[in-house]
Amino acid sequence: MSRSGPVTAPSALPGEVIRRLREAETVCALTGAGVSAESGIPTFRGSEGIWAKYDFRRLATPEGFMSDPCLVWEWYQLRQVEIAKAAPNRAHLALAEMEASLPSFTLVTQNIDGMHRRAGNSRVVELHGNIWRMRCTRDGTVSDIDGPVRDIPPFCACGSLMRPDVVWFGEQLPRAEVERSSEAAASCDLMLVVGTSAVVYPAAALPIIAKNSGALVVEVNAEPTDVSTYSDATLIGPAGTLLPEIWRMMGYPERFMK
Ligand code: BV8
Repeated sequence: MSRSGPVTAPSALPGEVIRRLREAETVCALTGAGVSAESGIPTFRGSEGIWAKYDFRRLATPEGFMSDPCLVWEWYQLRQVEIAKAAPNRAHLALAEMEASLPSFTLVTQNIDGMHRRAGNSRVVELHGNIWRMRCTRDGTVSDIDGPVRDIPPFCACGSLMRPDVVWFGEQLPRAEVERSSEAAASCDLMLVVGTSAVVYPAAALPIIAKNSGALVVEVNAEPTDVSTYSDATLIGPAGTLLPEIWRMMGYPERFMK
């Protein structure tokens, strides 16, 4: 299939891409921080990104946590307060409609903000964990939390330090989630890659797995990324605008009326 350069509207996509979008039945979506940007939740990279302000070694590594658990918990508490004030945006809502309508839909996210579940998705593969869970550093017992932590740092009933239940740099991703996401990428006929800079592995390998397995790979991002060099289509613009447009291009709602 001829590859077009980045476009800003689905109507500008090549006919073959539009045809395959309309026929897609087994869909996998990979999301990153950009899908939550229009909800007011900061992304990581770029001039206004989190990593431009904070040192990831001190805040998002096990070594950083062990050297200053209070600093790390203050950072996660700050993010919990921001996320609690945010609401799902039109990109999140379009992905929830896809789960409700498509024969097979798997949502894989790198985000820890829990926004996909708040938007209505229930089958979410959280590769990097969830900011609304914490776990005991001694035995791994996980606790759900329904709001920003009050005591910093929190301790387990057993007396051990609690940590955020997220995956930091240098830590293995949870095996079950890696397997589910790889299987979904290898078996889908459409992979949507939404709002990720695709620099963090192994998540960034998923669109390549999908591409090599014959899926149509469609990227939505505010700017080109490494995925743009091999995607079948890259749409440049806000996910909150483009994802609902792509969903309509896929035939929603008429195609899915019971
Ligand atoms: C691991 C903590 C084994 C949770 C995060 C090769 C293979 C395997 C591993 C590595 C490798 N090379 C290096 C590694 C190690 C490392 C890695 O990938 N480093 C990178 C930086 C080179 N990977 C790991 O350590 C992983 N573990 O592989 O274990 C191992 C270990 C060591 C060595 C080898 C193997 C663990 C990775 C998880 C790290 N945890 N965060 C938290 O607090 O959130 S990563 C952090 O980046 C976030 O979790 C985030 O999910 C992730 C990815 O970022 P994005 O989501 O893409 O966000 P970003 O800001 O970058 O981009 C946003 C995009 O949105 C931009 O493109 C922007 O243009 C776009 N956008 C903005 N607004 C909009 C928009 N798009 C659309 N609409 C908009 N409105």
